[in-house]
Amino acid sequence: MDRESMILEIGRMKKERDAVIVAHSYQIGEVQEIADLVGDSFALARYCAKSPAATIVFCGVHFMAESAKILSPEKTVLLPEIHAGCPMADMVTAETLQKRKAELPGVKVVCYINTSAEVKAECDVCCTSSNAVDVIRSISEKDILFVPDRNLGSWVAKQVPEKNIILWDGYCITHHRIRKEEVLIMRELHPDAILLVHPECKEEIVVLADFVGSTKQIIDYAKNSPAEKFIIGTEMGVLHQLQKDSPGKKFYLMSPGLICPNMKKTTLTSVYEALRDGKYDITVPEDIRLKAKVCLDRMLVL
Ligand code: CIZ
Ligand code: SF4
Repeated sequence: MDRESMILEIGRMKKERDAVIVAHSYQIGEVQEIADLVGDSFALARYCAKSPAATIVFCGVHFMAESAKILSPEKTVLLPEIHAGCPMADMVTAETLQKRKAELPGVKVVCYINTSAEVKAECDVCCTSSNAVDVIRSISEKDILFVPDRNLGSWVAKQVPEKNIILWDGYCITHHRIRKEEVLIMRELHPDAILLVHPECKEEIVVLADFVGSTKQIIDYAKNSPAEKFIIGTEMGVLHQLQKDSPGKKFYLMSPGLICPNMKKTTLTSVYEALRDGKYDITVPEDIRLKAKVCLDRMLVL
């Protein structure tokens, strides 16, 4: 089937199944283009919860589809590529977390949204890279275990020095591999560009940035800035939205390594097959879902 027919067929099956398609900002451009909403994991999960559609096709990675299912148990949530996981989310499991919690009695546990439903069920409150500082500040206890991203955790810790943040040894394989030398070379090549960096990068990278923020914050910053040139320190998928928002501006990827292989698994064909075959139906056991929902809801209240 050619590309145009596939897009038409996706549109037809969407109606037939009463479905919406959502895509994370790290998805390939073609997939972003057929989505009803493009955004970060939490914005997408919330959109899915509000949508009257019966089926959600979630173009992203596993924990994102799970988050949507936690908030919308009555809907069918389809993840087009079942092997699209998040290695960072896999760096903490319910078992390893239970063990650590036993060593730290009374400590509050904050999890990054990049965690499985089972892990969320073990945590007090969830956060995203947009609101991590506010979530940590809102907790009255001093000692907080933050899982799983040690880079985001140490970036937050710097801004909330009154808290004792205990880090977990997890990281994003994509953001973590960026080396300082690469960034310095980009700075030299584009001395008049503004450097926007995601807090999943290592501290030695984050300290070089002009602005540190989530995908949404980076996209908003570039759109609203009077500057003309930007070095982008997050996964390359955001370039699609950046260029769409500001066709006259120049965006340079901070490193060619900023490609998340899991985010790139989903293609037009996988979306087409997801709708055609109703796959892959993401489920969360009800006891886990209810506990994980409390963790997500606490973030919503804040
Ligand atoms: O929450 C998300 O979507 C992720 C993984 C990153 C971000 O900064 O939005
Ligand atoms: Fe996970 Fe990093 Fe890929 Fe995001 S970019 S899905 S954190 S591995």
